[in-house]
Amino acid sequence: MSAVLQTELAADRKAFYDKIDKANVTPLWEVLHNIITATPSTPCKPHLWKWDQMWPWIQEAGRLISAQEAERRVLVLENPGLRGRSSITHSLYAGLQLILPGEVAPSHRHSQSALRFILLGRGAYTAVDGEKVTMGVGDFVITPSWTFHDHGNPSEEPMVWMDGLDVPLVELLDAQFMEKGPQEAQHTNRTEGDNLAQFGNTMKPVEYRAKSRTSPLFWYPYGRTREALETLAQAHDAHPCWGHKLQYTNPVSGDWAMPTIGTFMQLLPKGFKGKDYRSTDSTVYAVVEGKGRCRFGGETLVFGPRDVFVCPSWLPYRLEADEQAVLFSFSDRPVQQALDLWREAF
Ligand code: 1HN
Repeated sequence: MSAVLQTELAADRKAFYDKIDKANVTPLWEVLHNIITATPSTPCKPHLWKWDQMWPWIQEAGRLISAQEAERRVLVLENPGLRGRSSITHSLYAGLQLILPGEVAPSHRHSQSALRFILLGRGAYTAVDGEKVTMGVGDFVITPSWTFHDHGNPSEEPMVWMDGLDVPLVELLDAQFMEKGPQEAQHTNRTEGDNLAQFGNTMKPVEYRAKSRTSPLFWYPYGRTREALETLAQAHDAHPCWGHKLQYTNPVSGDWAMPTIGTFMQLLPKGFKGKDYRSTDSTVYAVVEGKGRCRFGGETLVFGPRDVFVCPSWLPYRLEADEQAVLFSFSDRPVQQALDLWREAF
């Protein structure tokens, strides 16, 4: 085609695009390769939030606003590739929540499912649908979708936990509802320990009928998880990529503990040098014990206790531990698997 004809065609195309644009219509061929990429092209970036940097800011937030006034006193961990969107990955939210001695975070409920992973303190509680659990470091606690929940700290020490929620995912689906509770703190009408007694011993009450996909067990204390990993590490070889890794399950269905968020705990033996791993579920890690590194090609994140870091979809990374390390993690893997989308490679 001559240069003149080519210029004419380009002008005709432009005029056509402008015309249809006014009616909210656009040509696919101009965007096809941006929306359908050969491999995941996530805005999520690898990032590490160091506890040593976060802790003074968490304490400062504690002086500036009460849990009551804030409703939830949380510093949101925003992925550097997703600023302004309250997201740590494209689909998930994470934040660090502080509750000081004597404080109460008032009761509310929402469609979003939440997890708490305790980083500091012992003795604060969360109440879920009328049942309290008292939490300590390393415990994993679930607030199922649409259950009333409030938190309180009758202990003498501050408590900090990582919140993980499916906020961006539920927002994408436009399926969110929220309401405040009828009282600040729920009347707790069940005996503490009831939940673990009912569902935490590979048994269930004979009359139990599942009402949702979320695990009826909502408190997974660290002692049991830690002991399981320690025993596994003695009995088995470490996997070359992830060491010894367990996923939390719904003890009744055997499925994930939460329908939208997959949760894991893993042990990396001292001196562990993991092989490259990648998966389509961008993953948030919180360090419970030990020191090590997460390497992405050229970039290295050096982690220690209470640090949080994020590994984006499909970017290869490897984990290393100088001392025996224990890592909690969460991702949207259950959603991807339910939709036949999840992939991993190593
Ligand atoms: C929430 O309800 C809590 O209950 C924490 O502690 C963080 C972030 C977004 C939306 C709801 C909580 C939250 C949240």
